[in-house]
Amino acid sequence: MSRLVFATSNAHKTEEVAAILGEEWQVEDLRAHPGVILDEETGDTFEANAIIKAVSGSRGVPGLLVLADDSGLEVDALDGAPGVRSARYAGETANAADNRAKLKTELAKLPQDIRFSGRFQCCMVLARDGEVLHVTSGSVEGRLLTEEVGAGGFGYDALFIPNGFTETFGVLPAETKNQLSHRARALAAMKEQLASLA
Ligand code: ITT
Repeated sequence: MSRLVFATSNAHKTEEVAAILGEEWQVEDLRAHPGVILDEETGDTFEANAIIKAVSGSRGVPGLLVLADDSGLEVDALDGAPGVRSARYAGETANAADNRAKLKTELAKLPQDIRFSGRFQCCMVLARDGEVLHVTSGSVEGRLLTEEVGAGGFGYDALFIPNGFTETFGVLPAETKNQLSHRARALAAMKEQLASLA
């Protein structure tokens, strides 16, 4: 089993990454490394913020491989919002329920006959000792509902139906989400690099 430090405070992300990588990897997030403080996410892009998290995280755990994920939801009718601000859409101290409420409010202002197309985006960065080793990205296209359906997943999952399906990520089994999500795709693109460093 190889160790991988996942530089996140979002336990839902960790659960997904651990499930996708499988038993060959021991995935430890910041709960196991409470002394590691990540730099502020000041970037304008998912990639810039993922680099900030991976590089600053890796400086706190010398010699270990560190992965970071910056992700979010883009809604075409909202010019790509919430985008890189997905975690803070309703304000700096907003939680996921606040952010979903804000998204529903914004969607309700739009003409209801348009199809709310959008996508989840994820950028993953692998780093060690402050140095970026590899960068990948993944996305999943879908459409947004104006009411939440399902209690599974996290963040905006209950509002998002991936293309090719009729249920939201809040209803679909975790196994299904983990086969086609933005995170799964970014991680799939990272797998060869990870295997070579394991
Ligand atoms: P870390 O920075 O500690 O990793 P975070 O949750 O703040 O955790 P981000 O800055 O990358 O992570 O923000 C991502 C936000 O985008 C997240 O809080 C959700 O609101 C949303 N999001 C990302 N991936 C998602 C997914 O798979 N399902 C639902 N919402 C997601």
